[in-house]
Amino acid sequence: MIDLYTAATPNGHKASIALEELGLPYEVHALSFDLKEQKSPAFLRINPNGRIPAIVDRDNDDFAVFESGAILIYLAEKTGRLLPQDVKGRSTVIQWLMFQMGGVGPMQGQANVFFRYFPERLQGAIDRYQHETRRLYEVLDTRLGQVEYLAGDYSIADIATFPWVRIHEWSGVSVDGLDNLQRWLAAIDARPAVQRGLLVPRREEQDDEKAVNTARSMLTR
Ligand SMILES: N[C@@H](CCC(=O)N[C@@H](CS)C(=O)NCC(=O)O)C(=O)O
Repeated sequence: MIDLYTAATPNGHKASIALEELGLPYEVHALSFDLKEQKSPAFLRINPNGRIPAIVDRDNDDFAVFESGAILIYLAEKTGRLLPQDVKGRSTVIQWLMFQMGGVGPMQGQANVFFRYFPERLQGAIDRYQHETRRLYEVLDTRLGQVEYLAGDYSIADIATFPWVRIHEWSGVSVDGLDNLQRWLAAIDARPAVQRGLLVPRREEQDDEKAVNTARSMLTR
């Protein structure tokens, strides 16, 4: 059994989609950002960065993994799926995974911050992050004109990238004219495991009462 510490965000969905695709049993612990549960001392022992997602593998001496890309690699290696074992195939997946972790995620994340949440409207910052995200999407689109999925076959690189690209409208970034990217988005969206992963955490797991109970149980660990 795997404990999944998560919230309804793109990085959280990477982990729940992978767990669903791989058919691994897991228990959801929905953390409340309002209650700052991700900064609690108990959770910081699991993820020193105080962010979601994180997992604890109860079947492997309670081994804890943080950083969504590292979680995807751990789960793929645990099951021998979604990450090829030959050197070149494995490197190709990791290249596109790193492209997401170091590029799409941080740039689109900052686009969200400045477009949606930042108290001042800093147009220069909004433009910078939205344009950079669109540029990265164009790189993805060119790649997806050559191959069906980012690394050829469906892999953890697609699972890392999909939850971000699917919320492009929220980030104020257009996918107009990116036909290959749109084809890829629709194909991944149609996967039943992806649909199940996107429903994690369930609404009732996110309410405050449940969040308080989660915080209490973590404090007693
Ligand atoms: N590089 C990290 C980023 C994780 C991250 O930024 N998580 C966000 C949600 S998508 C979070 O926990 N935010 C709450 C906070 O920053 O306190 C990863 O990929 O796991």
